[in-house]
Amino acid sequence: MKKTTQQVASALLGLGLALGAGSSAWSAETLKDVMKRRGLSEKDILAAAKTYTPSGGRDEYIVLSSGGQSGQLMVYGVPSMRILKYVAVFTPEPWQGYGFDDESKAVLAQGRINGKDITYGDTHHPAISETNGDYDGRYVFLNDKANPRVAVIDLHDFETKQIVVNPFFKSAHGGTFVTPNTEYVMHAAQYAAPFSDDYVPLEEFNDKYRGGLTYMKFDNKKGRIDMSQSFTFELPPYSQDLSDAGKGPSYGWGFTNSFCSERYVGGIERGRPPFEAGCSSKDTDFLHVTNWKKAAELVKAGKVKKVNGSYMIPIKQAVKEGLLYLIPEPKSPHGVDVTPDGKRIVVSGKLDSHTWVYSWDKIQKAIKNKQFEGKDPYGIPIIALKTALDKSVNVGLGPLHTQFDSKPCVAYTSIYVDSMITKWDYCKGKVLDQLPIHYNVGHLMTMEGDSVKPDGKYLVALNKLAIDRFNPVGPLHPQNHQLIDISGDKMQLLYDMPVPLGEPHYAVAIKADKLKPGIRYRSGWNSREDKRSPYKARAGREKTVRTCDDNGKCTVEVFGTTIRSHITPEIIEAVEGDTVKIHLTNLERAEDEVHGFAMYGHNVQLSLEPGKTASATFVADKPGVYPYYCTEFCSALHLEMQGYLLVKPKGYKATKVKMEEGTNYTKADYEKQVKTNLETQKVIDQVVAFITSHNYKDFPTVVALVEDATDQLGFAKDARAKAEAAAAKGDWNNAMLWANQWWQYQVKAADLGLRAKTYLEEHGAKKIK
Ligand code: K7E
Ligand code: CUA
Repeated sequence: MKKTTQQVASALLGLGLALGAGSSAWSAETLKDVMKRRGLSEKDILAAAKTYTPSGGRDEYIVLSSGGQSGQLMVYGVPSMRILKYVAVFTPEPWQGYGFDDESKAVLAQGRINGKDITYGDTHHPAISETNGDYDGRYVFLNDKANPRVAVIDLHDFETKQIVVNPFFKSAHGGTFVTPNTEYVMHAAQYAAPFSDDYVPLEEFNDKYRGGLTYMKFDNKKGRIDMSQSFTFELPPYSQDLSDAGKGPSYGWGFTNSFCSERYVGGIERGRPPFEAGCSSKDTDFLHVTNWKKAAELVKAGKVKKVNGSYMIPIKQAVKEGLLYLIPEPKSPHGVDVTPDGKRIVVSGKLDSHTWVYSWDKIQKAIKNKQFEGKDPYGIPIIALKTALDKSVNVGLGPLHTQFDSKPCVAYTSIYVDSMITKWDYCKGKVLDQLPIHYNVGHLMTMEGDSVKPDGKYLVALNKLAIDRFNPVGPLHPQNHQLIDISGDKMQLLYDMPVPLGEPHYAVAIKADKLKPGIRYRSGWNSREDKRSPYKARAGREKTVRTCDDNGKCTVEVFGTTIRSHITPEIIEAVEGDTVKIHLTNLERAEDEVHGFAMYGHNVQLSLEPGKTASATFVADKPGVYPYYCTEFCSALHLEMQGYLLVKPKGYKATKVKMEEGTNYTKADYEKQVKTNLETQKVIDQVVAFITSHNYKDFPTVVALVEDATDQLGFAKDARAKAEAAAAKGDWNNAMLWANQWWQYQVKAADLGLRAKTYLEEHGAKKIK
């Protein structure tokens, strides 16, 4: 039976929405009118109510999504599907100053390959750091498939801190996946290549080309990957594809599948059939089973040799020590996913219609009893498919990836060819529900779906190239993330979100309250290195220094600050050919008071969040006038946050010495300004009285605002003293201008004070005296 609009309306009333002609002060239209006008069904309205987030509302989950070829990490909320941020990772991004300030340039430089800057990344799989198999919200890792790299992003400030290049591979797809305590980050090669950078002819593919799997050691204290303590399994030149780490009973092991174990080398131009024919001719490929725990012990015992500064375990050694096994897996498999209880491993063949569920119990027994069906050409023992298999389930054509529900035994698999999501039971081996989705689904993701305790609730299908779903924007289509409600027995499609960025392959979702991002940096902070910057400047201690070396090479170094509404210094002078280093510290402590710093002609754009120190280095190679200014609308006088870099020609002699002022001021102007200032001070005093008569110290946000306001009042005092000194000399121009500056500081203090007062009122502060 169809629900009436009245029923839907009363259901919405339960959610706190006031609807209907009588109660809708905000619109003359009723819900029924709107539904009719926009052609919405009751199901649409229900979906809207499940995703709509009123102004100021927060999301329950935060999604960290690969940004595909954009080389960024996308952050959005569920269920609202509102995009919150694109975190710059492998690609320069000006808003965040990434790739523009010296500090982040140093991070990008870590990702150089053979000395070359690589300024994009083909990102596929983000992974959140784990403690006891549960997401802990500290870090997120992201791989670059095209160049075998991994980035470490700190979730404390959503900034990229490190980029690591795999010292062996030429591409890497099977990462990032973390072990249950983030001991290691898994990183598997994709396209086999020589481990060295030498030329090796394709004719030597079997002998000299290699696949591999790196366990990158994560230093949980430092929050950085340590390649000197990482180890890599040399693997046959099968195209290793995806990985997942064991958990619970399979803790200590990792699983990596592969395709093209035919080791076929294409070459149409040499008269050979193409790659895709040769790489899918066999019925099975290999799942690689690796024992990282034992390998780590071997490394610790000094039994593994280092190559390229990192440990390398040759196939022979891995086999001898019982670290490496193969299990056949059907038909060009793609996903490999370990169940939350760690007892089963789910693999799907892209060219097949089944998910294949392996039993960890059976695999372990086979290893223990040395029950193998033979060896591969590289001498690796093979456990027979039927020995390891628990069951296979017909889920639909072209299954790819699998995710898990909070309900026991319930899994969801993306079905690429049939364009649907299949919900199935991996214990009983039966299909429970199927939902057609838009099309071209790749990965799918449930809330905390990779952890030992998935939350279920929602699923996002990551669909590719959303033809026909959105208003057309040219031949390159947006991607489409579809939100699905999985809380009931039947899946319900809720929302289509166009993704205007790369091809996001995979995403992970974490409960929002597990994230505790900071709102400001400690004063003078180099955020990329997580330490105090040597270039930190304090208020009143700003300086510009020009030094020259013995060869006459000179450097102008600025230790400056930003605070509403000016940049110190306001004038920087250099001589043609000087190296200019500008270090700026944002003195603000109020949480949203970011300043930017952009300069004409030198590709300079910094983002200075409160407390941050960032630097720009460039050569002033051309004489001229270079205005700079703040790029964030930070206050009413934001446009006045400006200055000039003056680059003089070599040997320049000044001819004009006196500044030409635009306006001259009188004693009356000065006195009028002072009167205004004294009145403004009365307002400030009232605000201060309000704040200090309340328990404001219990509110860190207010404490920060009060600290900033106190700074501003200190500056006001200095300016007042200068004004009065000038007035005493009858220098009315300077007296008036300093009096005006005194007032500017007062206005900023008042603005901060009023924000603090409002905050206290809104957050129920108590009167203390
Ligand atoms: Cu299936 Cu790179 Cu995980 Cu694309 S991958 S979809
Ligand atoms: Cu600072 Cu605009």
